[in-house]
Amino acid sequence: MATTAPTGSPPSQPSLTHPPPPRKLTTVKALSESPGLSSIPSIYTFPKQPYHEPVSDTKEPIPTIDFSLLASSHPDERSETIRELGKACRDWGFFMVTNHGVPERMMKAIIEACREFFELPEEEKRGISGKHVLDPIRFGTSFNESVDEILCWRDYVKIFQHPEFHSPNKPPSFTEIALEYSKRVRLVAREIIRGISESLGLEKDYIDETLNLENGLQLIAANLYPPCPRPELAMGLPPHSDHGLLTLLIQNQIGGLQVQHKGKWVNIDPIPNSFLANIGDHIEILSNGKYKSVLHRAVVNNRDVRISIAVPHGPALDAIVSPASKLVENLGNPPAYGAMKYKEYLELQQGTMLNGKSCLERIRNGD
Ligand SMILES: O=C(O)CCC(=O)C(=O)O
Repeated sequence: MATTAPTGSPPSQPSLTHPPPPRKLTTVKALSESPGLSSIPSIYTFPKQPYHEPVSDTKEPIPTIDFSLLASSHPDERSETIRELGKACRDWGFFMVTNHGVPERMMKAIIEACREFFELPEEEKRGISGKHVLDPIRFGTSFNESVDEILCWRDYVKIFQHPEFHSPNKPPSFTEIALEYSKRVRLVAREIIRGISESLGLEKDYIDETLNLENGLQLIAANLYPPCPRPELAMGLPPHSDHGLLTLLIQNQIGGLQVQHKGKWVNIDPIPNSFLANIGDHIEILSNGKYKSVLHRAVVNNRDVRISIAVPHGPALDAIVSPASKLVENLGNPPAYGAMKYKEYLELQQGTMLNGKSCLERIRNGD
């Protein structure tokens, strides 16, 4: 019950030789619907209680990039926006993207389609899910059911959109909506990545061409966070940075995302009809640490269902990512990170427990 419409070369096969044994857990959707639920199983209790950590009341607004100016044919508008984009990447690693041209109805439609997908019977959702982290459709709960010692209050579905398009066949509208949405979002992401390339002093198409973004990986990662009776104990997703280059995220109107900024957790309330963008570990590697991927986390609440849809954009799976030689030479800096194939990085990050930036740390060169 899954659709494949090839649009390029298929993702390569997994290379982990000993994947951990599959473990099937109750979803948090099912758990939250248990009659009279007033507490949570201890396996959902995170030791550091997230609500006890300071959340900044900073009035410093998250940067906003007007996409129409980035794509402008007017050179002054474009270069000013690229300067702002560089500053946003340096200072925050996160920014809002407005005037991006993706119709609001499409953004609402993909959220509705994902909501309907999560409403399907458990066996159907489990039935289309692959078991390996690089399988093109994966449904599950927590982050990685096979290895997580503490479970996240989150169900998810991850669906590869590019270079090969995949989709569940249910709900019936999913394929058409996802195909259109992912195509439009990919155009926005590639233009922003061109801007990031220029903001680093590289050729506009340097990242696009070096990392073969024509065949770059794009996926829809939809997150469902049902109401949790003890939100102060649980965590939707613990602090982590994203793999890949650039993630574009939307959500239903319910907040929950927090970003680490200047050592504090900051609540992010997206501007309606905009994307929340963040740079991933592979921009940090390529920029030789000039731009840093930033820790973020999802907290949960006891009232509303929250749905977020993250669309990460990465290099082609077989691209080897290393610091751009021009940046390394120009700054007289040694490469701060070792080279690694994107596919191997992805397997490493998705196959282990989510733990801050521990995956990136593994390829950081010693001081
Ligand atoms: O739900 C959110 O707002 C954050 C999602 C996220 O960080 C992720 O999917 O990696």
